[in-house]
Amino acid sequence: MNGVGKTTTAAKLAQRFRSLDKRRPILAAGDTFRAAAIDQIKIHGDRLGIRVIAHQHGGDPAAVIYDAVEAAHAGAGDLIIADTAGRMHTKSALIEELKKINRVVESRASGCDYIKYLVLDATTGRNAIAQAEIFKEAVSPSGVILAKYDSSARGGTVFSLAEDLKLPVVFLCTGEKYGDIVPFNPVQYAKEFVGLA
Ligand SMILES: Nc1nc2c(ncn2[C@@H]2O[C@H](COP(=O)(O)OP(=O)(O)OP(=O)(O)O)[C@@H](O)[C@H]2O)c(=O)[nH]1
Ligand SMILES: [Mg+2]
Repeated sequence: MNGVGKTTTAAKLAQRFRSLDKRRPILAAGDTFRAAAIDQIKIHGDRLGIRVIAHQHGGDPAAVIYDAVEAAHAGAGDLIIADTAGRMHTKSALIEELKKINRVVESRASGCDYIKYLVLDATTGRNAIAQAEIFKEAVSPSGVILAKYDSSARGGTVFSLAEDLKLPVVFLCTGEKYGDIVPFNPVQYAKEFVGLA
């Protein structure tokens, strides 16, 4: 959904995989709907020195991601991190677009590891769970990244995601800087939750 932190998280992941795992990431500007979205991800790419594959505003996001796959096959990188839109004309249009992107990537990137993360705003509680239910049904994400964790109260979101939806939280985002992303540590989270940290 819009404003949860997807684009920032995409940039953080690119920077993290490059510095820790020595990967060569490419960012794909898959939000072609919002007018400023392409510039926003290009700015992240410029700041980080990471290549961004983008088409024009209004273009087909699946085609952008497909081009990024081609660029990687041609040697420009070995990891594609694709941003997606958070808002379209209607919510169902957004879901249909994600399903289409998913179908295209599944068919064109066979043989590659393909991981789908759902970025949720940690400050939104039950609303985040409701969103997760919809996105799980549509594209079965592999895991969740909780953004804005720095601004949230330690809630039961993580438990509901795991128990009710079988969606593991994989990363927490803890601020606006590129380094503000950490792997989720369930033991530490549980300790903090019950006040034993
Ligand atoms: N405090 C805090 N702010 C964050 C975090 N992640 C993102 N933000 C801020 O949240 C705002 C929205 O972030 P974006 O990355 O643009 O969110 P988005 O989901 O891509 O938004 P749309 O593309 O409009 O749907 C920005 O001002 C970010 O700096 C975080 O972990 N903590
Ligand atoms: Mg965005």
